[in-house]
Amino acid sequence: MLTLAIIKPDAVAARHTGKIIAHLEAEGFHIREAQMVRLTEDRAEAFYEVHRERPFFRPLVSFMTSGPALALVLERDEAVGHLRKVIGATDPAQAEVGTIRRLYAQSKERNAIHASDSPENAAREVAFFFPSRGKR
Ligand code: 3AN
Repeated sequence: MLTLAIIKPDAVAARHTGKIIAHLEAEGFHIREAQMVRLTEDRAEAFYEVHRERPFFRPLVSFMTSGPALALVLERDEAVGHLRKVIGATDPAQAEVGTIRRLYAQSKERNAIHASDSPENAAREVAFFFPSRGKR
């Protein structure tokens, strides 16, 4: 099973990319695709379309376009559910000890990593960044 992760601009800027990838591999994920991306405003808005009416939408788009990020397609059994567990809660202060967000995130918004939250969204998000992989 595949899922999508994005190492967000805060974690890339802080040079936490390598440690986060090592953490993911230690959790049994295989990296199937990887690409540094600089999201445009249009692309970030499309990616977070479901959050358009939320109060944090504009700041979220602004943060996600603020610098390079790393898009990853990860494979493992129970990939979607396991990755959600490994990243921890949206708010790093609420995230369990040892999770990626608890280790590397600064706030609810600057929270180091994105992970697809359902198999349906994983398929959509993999195709969003890696169209050829999505259609396979
Ligand atoms: P998650 O990333 O844990 O799935 P979502 O899908 O609810 O969380 O929210 C998407 C992104 O929106 C989060 N990763 C975070 O960057 C941002 N976000 C969510 N809730 C808030 C909030 N209350 N304040 C600021 N940013 C938020």
